[in-house]
Amino acid sequence: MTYTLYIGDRMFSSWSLRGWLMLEKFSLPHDVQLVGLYSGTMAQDLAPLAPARLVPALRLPEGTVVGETLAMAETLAERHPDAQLWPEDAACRATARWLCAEMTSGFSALRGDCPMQLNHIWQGFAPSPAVLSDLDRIQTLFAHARSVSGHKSGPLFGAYSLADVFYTPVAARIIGYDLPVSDATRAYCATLLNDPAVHQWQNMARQVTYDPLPYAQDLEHRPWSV
Ligand SMILES: N[C@@H](CCC(=O)N[C@@H](CS)C(=O)NCC(=O)O)C(=O)O
Repeated sequence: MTYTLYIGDRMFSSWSLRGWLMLEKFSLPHDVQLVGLYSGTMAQDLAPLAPARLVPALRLPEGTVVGETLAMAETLAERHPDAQLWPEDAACRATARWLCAEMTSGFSALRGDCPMQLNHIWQGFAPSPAVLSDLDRIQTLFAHARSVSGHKSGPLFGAYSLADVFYTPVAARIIGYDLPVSDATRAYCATLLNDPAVHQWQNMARQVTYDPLPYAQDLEHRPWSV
């Protein structure tokens, strides 16, 4: 019973990271197939999975293809109730679903201005008012999640859940662009990004060289550290 996850890239594809974490962190057996997100072969590589057209895409062991990361999350949670992808507590579970849905449909300024990259920390990035507004909203949601769960630090709902999966690339943007957030948010970002699975993904990402580097900024940078 092995899932096949089709991903685009480890250094830059935030959705690919989400798809992988929801398998890896909950010990669901999986293989990974790389799709040519930047090499021009993406449509051809994904043709056998049509009508899936973005990464990640998931093939279930029996062959069904699932596109869209939130649909993959719900499918895996339904198929593996004992793995507790969603929080056990009903109020926490509803809130976790809200956070994941809002992440999927929101924060367009942060996503547009600060593409995920796990390579280094940009120095001197000046966030626009719209990015600052997204950061404010994200921190409001984190505070709400913690008020529902009662967990002041660590994963939002106590045990690691899909909410943490969905916000790991958000944390990577906050750290990778040195964005202004509260100490509590920075500590949560460190929890997410210092996870051994994320380090493993980041180490694999660093095996690839890029020329030119996608999403380059005209800024200095320093080594990644959280
Ligand atoms: N709504 C999709 C978004 C997936 C997505 O945008 N993936 C990007 C890579 S991070 C992609 O495939 N981009 C290629 C393209 O837009 O052609 C999901 O939740 O999975």
